[in-house]
Amino acid sequence: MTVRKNQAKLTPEEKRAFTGALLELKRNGTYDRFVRAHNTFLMTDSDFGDRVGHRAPSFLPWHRRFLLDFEAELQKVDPKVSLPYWDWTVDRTPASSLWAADFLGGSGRDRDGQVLDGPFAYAAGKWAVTVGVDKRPYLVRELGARGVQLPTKAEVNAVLAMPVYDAAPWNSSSDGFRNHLEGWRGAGLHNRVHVWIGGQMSSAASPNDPVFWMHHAFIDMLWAEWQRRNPKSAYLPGAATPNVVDLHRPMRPWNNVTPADLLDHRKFYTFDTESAR
Ligand code: CU1
Ligand code: CU1
Repeated sequence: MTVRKNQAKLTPEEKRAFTGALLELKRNGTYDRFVRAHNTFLMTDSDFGDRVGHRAPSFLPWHRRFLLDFEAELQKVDPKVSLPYWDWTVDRTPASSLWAADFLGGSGRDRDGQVLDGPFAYAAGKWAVTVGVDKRPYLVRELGARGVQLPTKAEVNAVLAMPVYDAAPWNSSSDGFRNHLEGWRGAGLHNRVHVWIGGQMSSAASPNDPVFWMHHAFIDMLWAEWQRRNPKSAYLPGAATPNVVDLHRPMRPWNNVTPADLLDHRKFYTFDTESAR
């Protein structure tokens, strides 16, 4: 059974295994398939039309399944690897070990935001950005440069206390747990982390930056924590809602996957904070 660990607790060997598997997926073309898929969905998800990956109730199950598919690819390269999660309420500055040269590398240089250190630096020759909203071939980060702070524990707890999963109109204006966690309303949790990092992370092609997976692994963990704290709350909508994915309806691009299939993460993995069953 896969155990997802806090990135801050990974050993040097585990960090090397994770970044090594990422570089191999980049080399063999798998990585950019995921970037392209995410880009396509984010560009077509719309508040007033079909929406599945974003601004929609299925934001959480969609990304859970997207991460599961990606983690399976990582494990084809190295069966020991799992997706680490980044708790940005704790590791909340550009000086965090996450951004060191032995892991993801740090912020970009002032002139053009280009990341210059770590395994994903353009000059190292293994991480050319090919799917994106502009022509820059290098990874860009501007950590904390846009005047926003990473969300705090108190902000997260306030959202985890919201008992209703989602509500009409089921988009970026909804008042409920999903939309506050996604960050279109309130403190802006998930979206604000993308903005804090900047560069490709604040674009539709955000998975170009490997931190995407660790950010979403933590969002995924917060969903599980919300379920634990609100055991009587269910995924909504239950049925017959235009433009969004009901509990038992299939979720694009997968054929046979519904939100209901993804509600219990323990079918697939556990977190290092949970005891094994
Ligand atoms: Cu996304
Ligand atoms: Cu995201």
